[in-house]
Amino acid sequence: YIVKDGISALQYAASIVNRIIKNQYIKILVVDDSKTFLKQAEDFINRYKLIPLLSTNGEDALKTLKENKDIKIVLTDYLMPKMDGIELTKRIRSNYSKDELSIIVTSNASDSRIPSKFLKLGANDFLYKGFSKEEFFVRINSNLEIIELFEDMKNKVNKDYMTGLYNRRYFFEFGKKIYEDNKKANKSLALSIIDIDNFKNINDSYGHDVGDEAIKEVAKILNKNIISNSLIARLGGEEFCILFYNRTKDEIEKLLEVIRRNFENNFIEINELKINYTVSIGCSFEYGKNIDDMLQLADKGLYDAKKNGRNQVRY
Ligand code: GH3
Ligand code: MG
Ligand code: MG
Ligand code: MG
Repeated sequence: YIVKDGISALQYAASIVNRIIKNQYIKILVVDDSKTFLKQAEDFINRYKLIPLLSTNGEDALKTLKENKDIKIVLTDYLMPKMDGIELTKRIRSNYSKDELSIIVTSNASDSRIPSKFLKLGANDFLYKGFSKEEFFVRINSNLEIIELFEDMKNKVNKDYMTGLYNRRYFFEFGKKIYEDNKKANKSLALSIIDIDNFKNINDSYGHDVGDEAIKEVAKILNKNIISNSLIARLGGEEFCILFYNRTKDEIEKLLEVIRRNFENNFIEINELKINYTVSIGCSFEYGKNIDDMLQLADKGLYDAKKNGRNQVRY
């Protein structure tokens, strides 16, 4: 690559490295009944440091899609025995929207109505077979960029800017689904609220910026200790919420105690200050009528914890 000066050369190199690092997790599914085409596509995809997955028919492709979460692009042929590209596109679009998965159709069909037919059914792009390596890369890249833009936008809408945790809106939207699925299957659910004790004092004594850092620290500790089967969110201010699903009561009780103790025993360094603060936690294992109900039950526990001297977990 020819770049004018040192700094832009470095920036350019960094952007390529970034793309390569990102690509290592991006899967592209290629569906074609021609083994020769699959081999060629596999080779192109490997060169671009993406992960190729190959299917020789539609049924198998749908199965592969179900089993692999991080497929971002499906590259499908038009004419295939049993299920053609049209049917496959329809089936994919009934489950995956354009903001999570891109469909690129590849064909040498001479009928000029075919590309528009595919695009109307929800395909994103159409590539005539015999494409060059460069055209292939450019199309893949522009489709990935669109998906990344969507992901970026979704992150901005669903996450709390300060902590990177999910926000209140997302918590109730996605939490409702988790709640309903787990209640229906009679699987365990627990909801806990974590609230910093006497947080006003931190703000009043050290300023709002230090208060913000204390809030970020909670997010860090929650992320560090709670890894699976949970939805963690910042509900607002210095209040956090965790929905645990399919985990035992015992496990959750231990986990909440670890979190509580983490604050009790640690001095947190913020702007050369060493401050110590505690948290109170309320938790409910009852389903209640709905997720709001569950939150109220957990809030009762929190109220008890505050009333009884703070720095404790109440159920
Ligand atoms: P308690 O132990 O009963 O929970 O008392 P507390 O002082 O922690 O709780 P209270 O609800 O009285 O005060 C919460 C304060 O949090 C009030 C508000 O100004 C502050 N706050 C809310 N959001 C933010 C924020 O994003 N950053 C900072 N620094 N402060 C915030
Ligand atoms: Mg074919
Ligand atoms: Mg508080
Ligand atoms: Mg509060």
